[in-house]
Amino acid sequence: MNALLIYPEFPDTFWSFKHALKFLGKRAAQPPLGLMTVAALLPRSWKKRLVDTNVECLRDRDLAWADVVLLSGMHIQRDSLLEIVERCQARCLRTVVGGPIASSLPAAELKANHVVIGEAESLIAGLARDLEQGTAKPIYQAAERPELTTSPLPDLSLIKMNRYSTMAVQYSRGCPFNCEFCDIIEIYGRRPRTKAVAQVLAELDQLRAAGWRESVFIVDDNFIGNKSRAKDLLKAIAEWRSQFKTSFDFNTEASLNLADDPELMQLMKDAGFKSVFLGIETPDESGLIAANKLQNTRRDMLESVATIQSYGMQVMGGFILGFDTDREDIFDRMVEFIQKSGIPIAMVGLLQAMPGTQLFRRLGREGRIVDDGGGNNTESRLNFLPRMDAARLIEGYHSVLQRIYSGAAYYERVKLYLSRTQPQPGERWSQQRWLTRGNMRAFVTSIIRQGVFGRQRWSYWKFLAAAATRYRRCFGTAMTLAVMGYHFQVMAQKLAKAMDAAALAGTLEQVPAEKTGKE
Ligand code: B12
Ligand code: SF4
Repeated sequence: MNALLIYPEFPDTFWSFKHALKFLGKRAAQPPLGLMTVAALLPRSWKKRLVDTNVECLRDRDLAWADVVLLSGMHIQRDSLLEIVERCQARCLRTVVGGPIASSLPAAELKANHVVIGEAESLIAGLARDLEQGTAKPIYQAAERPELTTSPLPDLSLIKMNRYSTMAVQYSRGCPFNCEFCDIIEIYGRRPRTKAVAQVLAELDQLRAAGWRESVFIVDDNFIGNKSRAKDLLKAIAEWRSQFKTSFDFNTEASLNLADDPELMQLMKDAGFKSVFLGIETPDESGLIAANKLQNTRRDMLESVATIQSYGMQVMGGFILGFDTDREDIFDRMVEFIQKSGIPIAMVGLLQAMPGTQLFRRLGREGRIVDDGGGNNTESRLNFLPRMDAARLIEGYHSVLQRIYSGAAYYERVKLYLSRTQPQPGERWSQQRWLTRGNMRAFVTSIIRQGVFGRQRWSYWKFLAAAATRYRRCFGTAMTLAVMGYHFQVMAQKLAKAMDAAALAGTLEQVPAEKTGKE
């Protein structure tokens, strides 16, 4: 069998990093690890090709080569996925769809011949056999979630590695917490399942052997879901790294209670972790309680963030507007919190009720669901009836983005973060790795685009001067963040234009009148 694995295109969103990636000569942030894992699970005798449409075109001759097409994706990739499925069907080519989208949407909506719901480790052998014999069923779903010790070494040979800015490695799936809006726990469960340390080291060896020397994202739902296992892994990674003169930096996602464990933070620092994404959600404690995000309550969240930053890790934060508890002052409070946090990359989104979540079920019971959402919570639309006036909420969301991504506000946060994290005199500088050819290219492009033609060039030059003097010990990080800021500034401007157009057209509210009861 010739199996063609296809990853649909992402729209241009806050999360795509597209505008910053161009500076680095990269086309996407990460490769499709789900498909690389599926490829490794397929029979060895099958021939495999992978096309990630985020970094390359899907050619007719790829489709002509294939006996079966396997697609993966998130909800947000639906439009591109459906287009590809249609293209395959026009050629009478069999399609199988899996990945998170298959858990979010009804199988019929995906239009594929076969849909695989959930994780694939235990069922791919049966699916492959059925495909070979022409007896494949419309839907496959594993009875239980697999142990990750059964997950294979992802097939790295199928991707064009240099087109990505980061490589992905997964250590665990699932998260022990129980946030109401979260679909992670619905898809991957609340018991963190981990790979063996040796499996992760084998993945790192594979990346090294393929010549990768840049950063690696540990794509766990919550890297510290099982703290004691995370510590074992970190010790092993630190030892593994010590064999080499140059090695990877790591980034990951975790919960805020990381700040409560100095040993864990120190181990992360020792293992080369440079950033961590935290779901902070809202500075309003009543919102956190209502959303059942209890791990963020009964603490000074700003202090927790500063503690993590003091271990040399950049904190990226996820924030949500639109909780039932949000009042008119939430927008100002959100901006104030973000500015004081020293979190340069603050991903602020509108609450979205993802199908399958506790939130979706509750709002359904309350008659407040409008549709299944599009998987993108950074555009000006809501898929439920909020407590606050919908137009006011969207307008407030927009104002938060404009304020936090103005040049001055953004660079202020970067400077606050750098002041908390830059190496102390006497500590070793980690400058050399930044001076790669790719980064030099990004630096020059940044000077031209942001410093010469950029709308915010005045704040850019002020920041550059500070980076070259006060923060020279972490100049590389400062420049990387300047480039990242460009993406968010472009996206905030795009959103502003879309908002103006929507306001002019009177479609800002995006909630059908029959649902709101308004004329
Ligand atoms: C890394 C990551 C990213 C990376 C991109 C990774 C990439 N190239 O795809 C970044 C940081 C850019 C990102 C962004 C976003 N992400 Co994201 N991301 C992840 C994360 C943490 C890991 C993905 C991964 O590599 N997993 C490892 C692989 C092995 O797991 P897997 O893909 O599930 O694959 C298994 C099965 O699903 C199955 N399978 C998968 N595909 C297929 C295909 C076939 C044919 C078969 C048979 C089986 C199969 O087999 C695999 C092995 O069991 C996941 C969470 C998670 N646990 O997966 C969220 C997740 C996928 N992201 C999510 C979301 C919502 C987003 C954003 C939309 C965020 C936002 N609010 O805007 C953006 C979208 C990007 C954009 N441009 O706008 C959601 C998707 C929810 C959904 N139902 O669609 C997830 C599940 C997390 C969550 N709930 O918040 N993300
Ligand atoms: S901490 Fe994050 S991953 Fe865990 S349940 Fe809450 S939102 Fe989901």
